[in-house]
Amino acid sequence: ATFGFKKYEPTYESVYTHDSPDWYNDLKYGIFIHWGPYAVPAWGNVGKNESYAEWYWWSLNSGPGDKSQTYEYHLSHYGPNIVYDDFIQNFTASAFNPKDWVDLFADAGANYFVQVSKHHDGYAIFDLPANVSKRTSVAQFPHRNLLQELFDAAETHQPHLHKATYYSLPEWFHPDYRRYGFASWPGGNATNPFTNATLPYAGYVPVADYVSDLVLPEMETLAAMGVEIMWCDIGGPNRTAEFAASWFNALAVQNKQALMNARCGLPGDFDTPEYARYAAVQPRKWETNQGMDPYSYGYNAATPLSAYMNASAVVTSLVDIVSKNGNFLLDVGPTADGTIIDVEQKTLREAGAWIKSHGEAIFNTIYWSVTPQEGSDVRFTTSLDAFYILVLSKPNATLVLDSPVPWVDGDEVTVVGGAKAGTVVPSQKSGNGSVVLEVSDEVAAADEYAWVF
Ligand code: FUL
Repeated sequence: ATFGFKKYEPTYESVYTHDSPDWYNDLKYGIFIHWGPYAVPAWGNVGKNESYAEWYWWSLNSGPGDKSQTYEYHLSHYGPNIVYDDFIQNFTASAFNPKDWVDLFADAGANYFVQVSKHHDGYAIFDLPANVSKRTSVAQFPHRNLLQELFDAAETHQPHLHKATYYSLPEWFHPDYRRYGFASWPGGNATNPFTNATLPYAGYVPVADYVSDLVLPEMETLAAMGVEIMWCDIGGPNRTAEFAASWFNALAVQNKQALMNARCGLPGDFDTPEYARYAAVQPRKWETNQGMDPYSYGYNAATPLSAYMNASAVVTSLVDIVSKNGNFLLDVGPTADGTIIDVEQKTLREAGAWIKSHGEAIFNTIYWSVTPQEGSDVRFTTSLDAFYILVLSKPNATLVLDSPVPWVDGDEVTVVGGAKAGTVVPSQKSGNGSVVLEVSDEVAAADEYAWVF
């Protein structure tokens, strides 16, 4: 049945009224996946500049004047005659097992995933009509609809995972993008920085209008595939109101409440701080996105394994973010054959065990309106029938809550999750009005990463 849902009009006035749905606000934790031909060179400078491995094309081709580090790396590893598009034939996906991926996401405790469907290199991992683009994983190597395979695995998965896609509105080199894009993006004029030969653009299909003939049909295809979150990147003059309205309406017909991030060219339903988060509670919905790799979303083989986030960092980030009305979108960068590297798998599962055993304090909660004092390790969330105190470091025997909390005489404080779950923790109000918990050594020793009451 299609009755009963609000129909959006293709105007800014109409789409501005859209809001992030409860399911998204409640589910808090998603896995981001950056996987495309950039996983073949899998290289980014380890450090602040040129560090995003998924930017290999750009770092290689945009700065020949400066002789970027990617340029030097490419020259010494591949020589002057290998160009980015040559990597496509090595994007094998030969070990890609979508069921293993979704099992991992579920073990991680995540409730949704955001797969990069097309990054700035313009290579889409889903199928498109031949008159739209042949720069896809179906028309090109490895000749598979990788996104559909992942979605099929998610569709039958228990517990349920919501399906979402990252989608780059611009393409670095699409010859028809330039007039929509930033002047600094190469659009059409890109040449091999070593030989000056014009770069190939595998699968390019000329279109009369980049938005009408490429972006809108791609959006339609993704909507038909049931993508619930359109996680755009680099919105600009994209006629966003048009695709947003048809997006929300198309998904509503599938009985899904879809949403869009703030990078589609609209304020959108949530903000997307990148490798960053807010210090205080934000009433507007937001979602931190970052790699488990400290500098890259795409797999960067140059990153030492010891630099990846560990389970403690994942858990404490999630708790901190959720306590301020955020969601956490944590990125993995699979290798070219579709392997999610061991260090990421192990950490996701370790953090996942903790997240699941403390899930009542995370999922389906809302933020408490008070941001704890700066430097405090205490965070709060609330649900319909409980108030949660989450502590980001091992608590002292006397835990003083500096911020006002809704504790009244007779309230019982108990341990949530871990080996001592359910243990009563003596609590009282001190002379100056702070609530004080007495945390025994056994209670403090019974958990790790974060302590929840
Ligand atoms: C950015 C992109 O340029 C990065 O490569 C990455 O995809 C990040 C999530 O968004 O704007």
